[in-house]
Amino acid sequence: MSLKLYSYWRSTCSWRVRICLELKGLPYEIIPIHLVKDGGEQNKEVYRKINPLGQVPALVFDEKVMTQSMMIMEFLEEKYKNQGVQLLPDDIFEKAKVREICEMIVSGIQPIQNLSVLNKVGEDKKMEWGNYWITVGFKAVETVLGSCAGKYSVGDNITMADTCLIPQMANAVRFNVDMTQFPIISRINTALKDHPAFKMAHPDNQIDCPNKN
Ligand SMILES: N[C@@H](CCC(=O)N[C@@H](CS)C(=O)NCC(=O)O)C(=O)O
Repeated sequence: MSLKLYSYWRSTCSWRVRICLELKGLPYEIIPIHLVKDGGEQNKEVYRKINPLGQVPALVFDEKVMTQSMMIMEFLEEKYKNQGVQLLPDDIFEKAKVREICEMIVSGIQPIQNLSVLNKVGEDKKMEWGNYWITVGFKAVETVLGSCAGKYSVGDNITMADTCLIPQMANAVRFNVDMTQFPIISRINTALKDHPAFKMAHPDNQIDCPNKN
């Protein structure tokens, strides 16, 4: 079995998948795709053959290519359900809650502050834009967490909801979102930031992190 992940150190979508790979204890190779240099490697023809949308991550499992972080995380959970951390609860309502939180972040928050969107918004407005939309999204996530969080996003076990939440929280900080408004999200972040899998997957620990070279 071979796993290769096309990833960018600061991409929250790649980061989600890296956390899942770490939580499952799977060996994988990172293939860095620089999203900014020379107009972005994601936009080059060679990468568009891997992901026609020109985005990271993409996972290559035994020569089979998969894109879309949500689907990749689901694939890893189905393929390796009994290995490492179980990313989706057995209880179908709890499982629905996990997917609800994932979707709020994956579909409802992250796409609005994606690099290509921010480039259209413009340099002078992008901080205000990102701050506004993450704040709007996090207000909703915090409300949902109010009814389902335990130690982590859904109950007391780490799930896929946490693998989406923690990278998005880092982006919130990057866009100067006032996190004092979001005590549950902040508490979950504190509970997980030093977890070995979350640390290994962190941007600062990636081979393409500029500070690392
Ligand atoms: N729905 C996709 C979104 C992927 C995505 O937006 N990736 C970002 C990095 S987090 C990207 O590659 N952006 C490149 C660009 O906007 O040009 C997923 O979840 O995998």
